[in-house]
Amino acid sequence: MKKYSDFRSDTVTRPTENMKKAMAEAVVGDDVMGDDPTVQKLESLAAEIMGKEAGLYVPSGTMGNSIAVKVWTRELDEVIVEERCHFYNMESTSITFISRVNPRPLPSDRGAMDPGLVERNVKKPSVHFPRTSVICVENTHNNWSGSVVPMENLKAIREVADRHEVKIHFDGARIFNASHASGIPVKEYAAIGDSVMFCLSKGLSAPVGSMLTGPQDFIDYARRVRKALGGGMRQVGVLAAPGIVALTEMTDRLKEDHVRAKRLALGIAEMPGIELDPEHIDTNIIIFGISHPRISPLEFVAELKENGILASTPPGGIRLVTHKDIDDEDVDKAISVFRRILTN
Ligand code: TLP
Repeated sequence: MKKYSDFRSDTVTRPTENMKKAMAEAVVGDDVMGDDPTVQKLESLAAEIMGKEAGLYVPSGTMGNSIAVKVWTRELDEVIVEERCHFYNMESTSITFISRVNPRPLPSDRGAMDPGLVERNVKKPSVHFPRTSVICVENTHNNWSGSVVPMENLKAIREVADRHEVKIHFDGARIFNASHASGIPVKEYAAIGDSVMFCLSKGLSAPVGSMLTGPQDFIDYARRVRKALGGGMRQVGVLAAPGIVALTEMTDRLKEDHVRAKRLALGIAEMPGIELDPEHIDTNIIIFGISHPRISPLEFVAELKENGILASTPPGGIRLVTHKDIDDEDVDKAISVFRRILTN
Protein backbone atom coordinates (compact mmCIF):
# COMPACT_ATOMS: atom_id res chain seq x y z
CA MET A 1 0.00 0.00 0.00
CA LYS A 2 1.17 3.56 -0.76
CA LYS A 3 2.33 5.44 2.32
CA TYR A 4 1.04 8.83 1.22
CA SER A 5 -1.61 10.03 -1.16
CA ASP A 6 0.16 13.13 -2.39
CA PHE A 7 -2.35 15.90 -3.16
CA ARG A 8 0.17 18.73 -2.69
CA SER A 9 0.50 19.49 -6.41
CA ASP A 10 0.41 18.05 -9.91
CA THR A 11 4.14 18.88 -9.96
CA VAL A 12 4.76 15.66 -7.97
CA THR A 13 3.78 13.43 -10.91
CA ARG A 14 6.42 10.91 -11.86
CA PRO A 15 7.42 10.18 -15.47
CA THR A 16 5.54 7.40 -17.29
CA GLU A 17 7.26 4.26 -18.62
CA ASN A 18 7.12 5.74 -22.15
CA MET A 19 8.83 8.87 -20.86
CA LYS A 20 11.62 6.86 -19.25
CA LYS A 21 12.09 4.92 -22.49
CA ALA A 22 12.17 8.16 -24.50
CA MET A 23 14.80 9.54 -22.11
CA ALA A 24 16.98 6.48 -22.49
CA GLU A 25 16.73 6.55 -26.29
CA ALA A 26 16.93 10.33 -26.86
CA VAL A 27 19.25 11.55 -29.61
CA VAL A 28 21.11 14.48 -28.10
CA GLY A 29 23.60 17.23 -28.88
CA ASP A 30 24.80 20.46 -27.31
CA ASP A 31 21.64 22.54 -27.21
CA VAL A 32 23.43 25.81 -26.39
CA MET A 33 25.21 25.36 -29.73
CA GLY A 34 21.87 24.54 -31.37
CA ASP A 35 22.77 20.87 -31.88
CA ASP A 36 20.11 18.94 -29.97
CA PRO A 37 17.53 17.51 -32.39
CA THR A 38 15.23 16.33 -29.60
CA VAL A 39 15.00 19.81 -28.09
CA GLN A 40 14.41 21.27 -31.54
CA LYS A 41 11.60 18.79 -32.13
CA LEU A 42 9.99 19.70 -28.79
CA GLU A 43 10.30 23.42 -29.48
CA SER A 44 8.65 23.20 -32.89
CA LEU A 45 5.94 20.90 -31.56
CA ALA A 46 5.16 23.35 -28.75
CA ALA A 47 5.05 26.29 -31.17
CA GLU A 48 2.79 24.39 -33.54
CA ILE A 49 0.35 23.37 -30.78
CA MET A 50 0.14 26.97 -29.54
CA GLY A 51 -0.11 28.44 -33.06
CA LYS A 52 3.05 30.51 -32.55
CA GLU A 53 6.13 31.01 -34.73
CA ALA A 54 8.68 29.58 -32.32
CA GLY A 55 9.22 27.88 -28.99
CA LEU A 56 11.91 27.73 -26.33
CA TYR A 57 12.48 24.96 -23.79
CA VAL A 58 13.10 26.42 -20.33
CA PRO A 59 13.91 24.67 -17.04
CA SER A 60 10.80 25.96 -15.22
CA GLY A 61 7.59 27.90 -15.56
CA THR A 62 9.09 30.59 -13.38
CA MET A 63 11.95 31.07 -15.81
CA GLY A 64 9.52 31.13 -18.75
CA ASN A 65 7.42 33.89 -17.16
CA SER A 66 10.51 35.82 -16.10
CA ILE A 67 12.05 35.73 -19.56
CA ALA A 68 8.79 36.83 -21.20
CA VAL A 69 8.51 39.93 -19.04
CA LYS A 70 12.20 40.67 -19.46
CA VAL A 71 11.82 40.58 -23.24
CA TRP A 72 8.62 42.65 -23.36
CA THR A 73 9.73 45.41 -20.95
CA ARG A 74 12.45 47.88 -20.21
CA GLU A 75 13.23 49.74 -17.00
CA LEU A 76 10.67 52.35 -15.89
CA ASP A 77 7.86 50.14 -17.26
CA GLU A 78 4.87 48.68 -15.47
CA VAL A 79 3.26 45.26 -15.81
CA ILE A 80 -0.43 44.67 -15.04
CA VAL A 81 -1.00 41.46 -13.08
CA GLU A 82 -4.02 39.88 -11.41
CA GLU A 83 -3.57 40.25 -7.67
CA ARG A 84 -3.54 36.52 -6.83
CA CYS A 85 -1.57 35.36 -9.87
CA HIS A 86 1.33 32.98 -9.50
CA PHE A 87 3.79 35.24 -11.30
CA TYR A 88 3.27 38.12 -8.88
CA ASN A 89 2.87 36.10 -5.67
CA MET A 90 4.84 32.89 -5.91
CA GLU A 91 7.87 33.47 -8.10
CA SER A 92 10.15 35.06 -5.54
CA THR A 93 9.65 38.64 -6.80
CA SER A 94 11.11 37.76 -10.21
CA ILE A 95 9.23 40.65 -11.89
CA THR A 96 11.17 43.21 -9.87
CA PHE A 97 14.28 41.10 -9.28
CA ILE A 98 14.95 40.22 -12.91
CA SER A 99 13.13 42.81 -15.03
CA ARG A 100 13.24 45.71 -12.54
CA VAL A 101 9.74 46.82 -13.53
CA ASN A 102 6.75 47.70 -11.42
CA PRO A 103 3.91 45.19 -10.99
CA ARG A 104 0.41 46.75 -10.89
CA PRO A 105 -1.83 44.13 -9.21
CA LEU A 106 -5.57 44.35 -10.00
CA PRO A 107 -8.48 42.54 -8.31
CA SER A 108 -10.56 40.06 -10.25
CA ASP A 109 -13.59 37.83 -10.28
CA ARG A 110 -11.95 34.41 -9.89
CA GLY A 111 -9.05 35.39 -12.14
CA ALA A 112 -11.07 37.49 -14.62
CA MET A 113 -9.95 41.12 -14.35
CA ASP A 114 -12.49 43.79 -15.27
CA PRO A 115 -11.38 44.98 -18.75
CA GLY A 116 -12.51 48.53 -17.89
CA LEU A 117 -10.31 48.52 -14.81
CA VAL A 118 -7.42 47.11 -16.84
CA GLU A 119 -7.88 49.89 -19.40
CA ARG A 120 -7.96 52.59 -16.69
CA ASN A 121 -4.66 51.23 -15.40
CA VAL A 122 -2.82 51.27 -18.73
CA LYS A 123 -0.42 54.17 -18.44
CA LYS A 124 1.33 56.30 -21.01
CA PRO A 125 4.78 57.28 -19.75
CA SER A 126 5.33 60.74 -18.31
CA VAL A 127 7.66 62.32 -15.81
CA HIS A 128 5.47 60.77 -13.08
CA PHE A 129 4.19 57.57 -14.60
CA PRO A 130 5.68 54.35 -15.90
CA ARG A 131 4.76 52.96 -19.30
CA THR A 132 2.48 49.93 -19.17
CA SER A 133 4.08 47.42 -21.50
CA VAL A 134 2.53 44.05 -20.62
CA ILE A 135 -0.68 42.63 -19.19
CA CYS A 136 -0.28 39.16 -17.66
CA VAL A 137 -3.17 36.71 -17.62
CA GLU A 138 -3.23 33.25 -16.03
CA ASN A 139 -5.47 30.36 -17.13
CA THR A 140 -6.31 28.06 -15.42
CA HIS A 141 -5.87 30.27 -12.40
CA ASN A 142 -4.01 28.38 -9.68
CA ASN A 143 -4.79 30.52 -6.63
CA TRP A 144 -8.45 30.85 -7.64
CA SER A 145 -8.73 27.09 -7.17
CA GLY A 146 -7.87 26.23 -10.76
CA SER A 147 -10.65 28.41 -12.21
CA VAL A 148 -11.10 28.67 -15.97
CA VAL A 149 -11.05 32.34 -16.94
CA PRO A 150 -13.91 32.96 -19.42
CA MET A 151 -12.91 33.45 -23.05
CA GLU A 152 -15.07 36.61 -23.41
CA ASN A 153 -13.08 38.18 -20.59
CA LEU A 154 -9.75 37.26 -22.17
CA LYS A 155 -10.91 38.63 -25.53
CA ALA A 156 -12.01 41.90 -23.94
CA ILE A 157 -8.57 42.24 -22.32
CA ARG A 158 -6.97 41.49 -25.70
CA GLU A 159 -8.97 44.39 -27.17
CA VAL A 160 -7.68 46.71 -24.45
CA ALA A 161 -4.13 45.58 -25.18
CA ASP A 162 -4.58 46.17 -28.92
CA ARG A 163 -6.10 49.63 -28.39
CA HIS A 164 -3.06 50.68 -26.37
CA GLU A 165 -0.38 48.65 -28.16
CA VAL A 166 0.42 46.71 -25.02
CA LYS A 167 1.57 43.06 -25.07
CA ILE A 168 -0.16 40.17 -23.30
CA HIS A 169 1.84 37.42 -21.62
CA PHE A 170 -0.28 34.33 -20.98
CA ASP A 171 0.74 32.13 -18.03
CA GLY A 172 -0.74 28.93 -19.35
CA ALA A 173 1.04 26.64 -16.88
CA ARG A 174 -2.21 24.60 -17.03
CA ILE A 175 -3.57 25.75 -20.41
CA PHE A 176 -4.46 22.16 -21.38
CA ASN A 177 -6.56 21.85 -18.22
CA ALA A 178 -8.39 25.03 -19.24
CA SER A 179 -8.98 23.67 -22.71
CA HIS A 180 -10.33 20.33 -21.47
CA ALA A 181 -12.62 21.95 -18.94
CA SER A 182 -14.10 24.51 -21.35
CA GLY A 183 -13.91 22.65 -24.65
CA ILE A 184 -12.11 25.68 -26.15
CA PRO A 185 -9.12 24.63 -28.27
CA VAL A 186 -5.69 25.40 -26.79
CA LYS A 187 -4.82 27.48 -29.86
CA GLU A 188 -7.76 29.81 -29.21
CA TYR A 189 -6.53 30.50 -25.70
CA ALA A 190 -2.97 30.87 -26.92
CA ALA A 191 -4.08 33.45 -29.52
CA ILE A 192 -4.92 35.80 -26.61
CA GLY A 193 -1.24 36.05 -25.66
CA ASP A 194 1.62 37.57 -27.63
CA SER A 195 3.65 35.08 -25.65
CA VAL A 196 2.47 31.92 -23.92
CA MET A 197 4.24 29.89 -21.24
CA PHE A 198 3.01 26.41 -20.41
CA CYS A 199 4.37 23.65 -18.18
CA LEU A 200 5.29 20.10 -19.13
CA SER A 201 6.06 19.12 -15.55
CA LYS A 202 2.63 19.49 -13.94
CA GLY A 203 -0.40 17.42 -14.95
CA LEU A 204 1.38 16.38 -18.16
CA SER A 205 3.86 14.51 -15.95
CA ALA A 206 7.20 15.24 -17.62
CA PRO A 207 9.96 15.35 -15.01
CA VAL A 208 11.32 18.82 -15.88
CA GLY A 209 10.58 21.87 -17.95
CA SER A 210 8.24 24.41 -19.47
CA MET A 211 7.82 25.97 -22.88
CA LEU A 212 7.82 29.61 -23.86
CA THR A 213 6.23 30.32 -27.24
CA GLY A 214 5.76 33.46 -29.32
CA PRO A 215 6.98 35.33 -32.40
CA GLN A 216 10.39 34.34 -33.82
CA ASP A 217 12.16 37.59 -32.87
CA PHE A 218 10.75 37.32 -29.32
CA ILE A 219 12.07 33.76 -28.99
CA ASP A 220 15.47 34.72 -30.47
CA TYR A 221 15.93 37.33 -27.77
CA ALA A 222 14.38 35.05 -25.12
CA ARG A 223 17.07 32.47 -25.95
CA ARG A 224 19.74 35.05 -25.12
CA VAL A 225 18.00 35.97 -21.86
CA ARG A 226 17.72 32.29 -20.95
CA LYS A 227 21.49 31.95 -21.38
CA ALA A 228 22.09 35.05 -19.26
CA LEU A 229 19.95 33.54 -16.49
CA GLY A 230 21.97 30.32 -16.57
CA GLY A 231 19.23 28.34 -18.31
CA GLY A 232 21.27 27.24 -21.34
CA MET A 233 21.55 23.46 -21.01
CA ARG A 234 23.73 21.07 -22.98
CA GLN A 235 22.59 17.48 -23.84
CA VAL A 236 19.14 18.38 -22.59
CA GLY A 237 17.36 16.22 -25.15
CA VAL A 238 17.18 13.62 -22.35
CA LEU A 239 14.73 15.97 -20.61
CA ALA A 240 13.04 17.24 -23.77
CA ALA A 241 12.23 13.67 -24.87
CA PRO A 242 9.67 13.08 -22.06
CA GLY A 243 8.32 16.56 -22.86
CA ILE A 244 7.44 15.29 -26.34
CA VAL A 245 5.68 12.30 -24.78
CA ALA A 246 3.84 14.73 -22.46
CA LEU A 247 2.49 16.66 -25.45
CA THR A 248 1.64 13.68 -27.62
CA GLU A 249 0.27 11.22 -25.02
CA MET A 250 -0.68 12.98 -21.82
CA THR A 251 -3.02 15.87 -22.53
CA ASP A 252 -6.24 13.86 -22.87
CA ARG A 253 -6.08 12.22 -19.49
CA LEU A 254 -6.25 15.58 -17.67
CA LYS A 255 -10.02 15.34 -17.77
CA GLU A 256 -9.83 12.36 -15.38
CA ASP A 257 -8.14 14.65 -12.85
CA HIS A 258 -11.03 17.12 -13.19
CA VAL A 259 -13.62 14.41 -12.51
CA ARG A 260 -11.71 13.25 -9.42
CA ALA A 261 -11.29 16.79 -8.10
CA LYS A 262 -15.03 17.42 -8.45
CA ARG A 263 -15.85 14.16 -6.65
CA LEU A 264 -13.42 15.02 -3.87
CA ALA A 265 -14.81 18.55 -3.54
CA LEU A 266 -18.39 17.26 -3.37
CA GLY A 267 -17.28 14.63 -0.85
CA ILE A 268 -15.75 17.10 1.61
CA ALA A 269 -17.72 20.33 1.07
CA GLU A 270 -20.50 19.52 3.54
CA MET A 271 -18.22 18.42 6.38
CA PRO A 272 -18.10 20.53 9.56
CA GLY A 273 -15.77 23.53 9.23
CA ILE A 274 -15.01 23.15 5.51
CA GLU A 275 -15.42 26.37 3.52
CA LEU A 276 -15.75 25.28 -0.07
CA ASP A 277 -18.23 25.74 -2.90
CA PRO A 278 -17.83 22.65 -5.09
CA GLU A 279 -19.46 24.58 -7.94
CA HIS A 280 -16.21 26.55 -8.10
CA ILE A 281 -14.10 23.51 -8.90
CA ASP A 282 -13.56 23.72 -12.67
CA THR A 283 -10.38 21.66 -13.01
CA ASN A 284 -7.89 19.76 -10.81
CA ILE A 285 -7.25 22.24 -7.96
CA ILE A 286 -9.32 22.52 -4.78
CA ILE A 287 -8.51 25.38 -2.43
CA PHE A 288 -10.67 25.62 0.67
CA GLY A 289 -10.75 27.31 4.05
CA ILE A 290 -11.36 25.64 7.37
CA SER A 291 -13.03 27.13 10.38
CA HIS A 292 -13.54 24.44 12.99
CA PRO A 293 -14.11 24.86 16.74
CA ARG A 294 -11.51 22.24 17.66
CA ILE A 295 -8.81 22.29 15.01
CA SER A 296 -6.77 25.05 13.32
CA PRO A 297 -5.88 24.88 9.60
CA LEU A 298 -2.26 23.95 10.32
CA GLU A 299 -3.26 21.27 12.84
CA PHE A 300 -5.69 19.94 10.26
CA VAL A 301 -2.99 19.65 7.59
CA ALA A 302 -0.68 17.94 10.11
CA GLU A 303 -3.43 15.46 11.01
CA LEU A 304 -4.08 14.80 7.33
CA LYS A 305 -0.40 13.95 6.96
CA GLU A 306 -0.47 11.59 9.94
CA ASN A 307 -3.30 9.83 8.18
CA GLY A 308 -1.46 9.51 4.86
CA ILE A 309 -2.87 12.55 3.03
CA LEU A 310 -0.51 15.30 1.88
CA ALA A 311 -1.98 18.77 1.22
CA SER A 312 -0.30 22.12 0.64
CA THR A 313 -1.03 25.46 2.31
CA PRO A 314 -0.97 28.42 -0.09
CA PRO A 315 -1.74 31.78 1.58
CA GLY A 316 -5.28 31.78 2.92
CA GLY A 317 -6.20 28.18 2.28
CA ILE A 318 -5.52 24.49 2.08
CA ARG A 319 -4.93 23.02 -1.36
CA LEU A 320 -5.57 19.56 -2.79
CA VAL A 321 -4.56 18.81 -6.38
CA THR A 322 -5.48 15.75 -8.40
CA HIS A 323 -3.09 14.36 -11.01
CA LYS A 324 -1.87 11.23 -12.76
CA ASP A 325 -0.58 9.57 -9.59
CA ILE A 326 -3.86 10.09 -7.70
CA ASP A 327 -6.50 7.44 -8.35
CA ASP A 328 -10.06 6.80 -7.15
CA GLU A 329 -8.77 4.98 -4.08
CA ASP A 330 -6.75 8.04 -3.03
CA VAL A 331 -9.87 10.18 -3.36
CA ASP A 332 -11.96 7.74 -1.27
CA LYS A 333 -9.20 7.60 1.32
CA ALA A 334 -9.03 11.42 1.52
CA ILE A 335 -12.80 11.72 1.97
CA SER A 336 -12.81 9.16 4.79
CA VAL A 337 -9.79 10.75 6.53
CA PHE A 338 -11.48 14.18 6.37
CA ARG A 339 -14.63 12.68 7.87
CA ARG A 340 -12.71 10.98 10.66
CA ILE A 341 -10.81 14.13 11.64
CA LEU A 342 -13.66 16.60 11.36
CA THR A 343 -16.56 14.64 12.79
CA ASN A 344 -14.88 12.93 15.75
N1 TLP B 1 2.98 26.31 -9.35
C1 TLP B 1 3.37 25.40 -8.29
C2 TLP B 1 3.84 26.10 -7.04
O1 TLP B 1 4.76 27.06 -7.31
C3 TLP B 1 2.73 26.68 -6.24
C4 TLP B 1 2.21 24.48 -7.96
O2 TLP B 1 2.45 23.56 -7.19
O3 TLP B 1 1.09 24.71 -8.44
N2 TLP B 1 2.48 29.51 -13.18
C5 TLP B 1 1.57 28.83 -12.48
C6 TLP B 1 0.13 29.13 -12.69
C7 TLP B 1 1.96 27.84 -11.58
O4 TLP B 1 1.05 27.19 -10.88
C8 TLP B 1 3.35 27.57 -11.41
C9 TLP B 1 3.83 26.55 -10.42
C10 TLP B 1 4.26 28.30 -12.19
C11 TLP B 1 3.79 29.28 -13.06
C12 TLP B 1 5.75 28.11 -12.06
O5 TLP B 1 6.17 26.89 -12.56
P1 TLP B 1 7.52 26.20 -12.01
O6 TLP B 1 7.18 25.56 -10.71
O7 TLP B 1 7.87 25.23 -13.08
O8 TLP B 1 8.54 27.28 -11.87
